Amino acid sequence: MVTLAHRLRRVAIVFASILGTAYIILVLIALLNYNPRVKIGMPIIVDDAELPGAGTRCKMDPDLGPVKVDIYTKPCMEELERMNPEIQAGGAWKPPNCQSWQKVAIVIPYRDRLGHLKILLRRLHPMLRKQQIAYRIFVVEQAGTDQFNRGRLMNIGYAEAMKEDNFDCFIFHDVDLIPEDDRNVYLCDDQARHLSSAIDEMRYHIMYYNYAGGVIALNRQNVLKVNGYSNDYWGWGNEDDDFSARTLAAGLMLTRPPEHIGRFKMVRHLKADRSNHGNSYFFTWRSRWKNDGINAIKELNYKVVEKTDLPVFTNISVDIGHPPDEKTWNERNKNQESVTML
Ligand code: UD2
Ligand code: MN
Repeated sequence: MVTLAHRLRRVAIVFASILGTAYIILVLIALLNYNPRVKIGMPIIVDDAELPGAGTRCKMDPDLGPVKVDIYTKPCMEELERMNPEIQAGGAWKPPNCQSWQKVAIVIPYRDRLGHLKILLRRLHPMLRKQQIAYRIFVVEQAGTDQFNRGRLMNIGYAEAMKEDNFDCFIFHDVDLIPEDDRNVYLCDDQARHLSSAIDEMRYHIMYYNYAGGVIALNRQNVLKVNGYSNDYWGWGNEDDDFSARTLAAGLMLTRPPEHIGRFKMVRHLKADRSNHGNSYFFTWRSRWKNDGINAIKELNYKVVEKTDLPVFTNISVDIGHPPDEKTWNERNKNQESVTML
């Protein structure tokens, strides 16, 4: 016979499991919706007729839309030149009949990906013209054979571009990401605008809310505010998360175009191995971000090996210095960690 105590116990267990399950479901829902720093939307500036001088500014063509991109055939440089007769040496253009909202510098970190670069240029030039944007394309090439340092190249790209013109907007752009929609306007807003919000390799979804790799646009003031990228990630990985973290620390939101517009195809390539130190270095981002960035690149003594205004882009080949050896790395990291603990 089942006693009353037994019954009560069973009821209590059922009740507790229902409560527990409900709690877990609520936590999961909260986690999945945790996006206080992300805003989805088109750049406001494009259709803001209230802004000063809006009358003479370029208007967006309302017929822009998705395009078919080819990531398999590679044009040759002469073909690119022929396809873009109106652009100036160095890969620059501005709309002839209206004033562009911003002067945009596209900064592409680069080494040994000529095929990708040609595919990207074939797409970017006509797209930016359709978007009526004044722009110039800077390819910042890492000289030598040391591990790749994407962040350092971005910072150098900013500094070298500023020597050419007073750009308003910087778009830091992987060489292998090809935009699939002309409505994804290559302009900056007043936040950190993450333009690659849907990449085919990631099934056209963002991997995690704070993700800031791929293509990201910041105006000049904000590049300085976040102090650019960290200079010290050598090899694959983590520099994009460090960048995302510093944009947050600087009080910026990540803004993204909706997934049906922020679409990109990634040209297929082999994946590099993750850097040995990226993860541990990332732990110390907070203690570093104000000193390790654009404000430190002069001390890095980088050397421009060659700067050439090619017909369809500006090529800046740079000696960016070398990664520290293992002993120096460990010592420096130990110091950083103790600063972080304080
Ligand atoms: C992801 C991110 C990228 C960056 C990287 C980690 C996406 C879409 N992209 O790219 O933004 O955070 O992880 O470091 O999530 N590069 C060269 N030559 C090289 C190596 C790199 O030109 O030998 C440049 C090139 O512009 C390339 C970029 O660096 O697109 C990122 O490197 P990747 O394409 O090898 O890495 P991937 O696709 O995992
Ligand atoms: Mn890639």
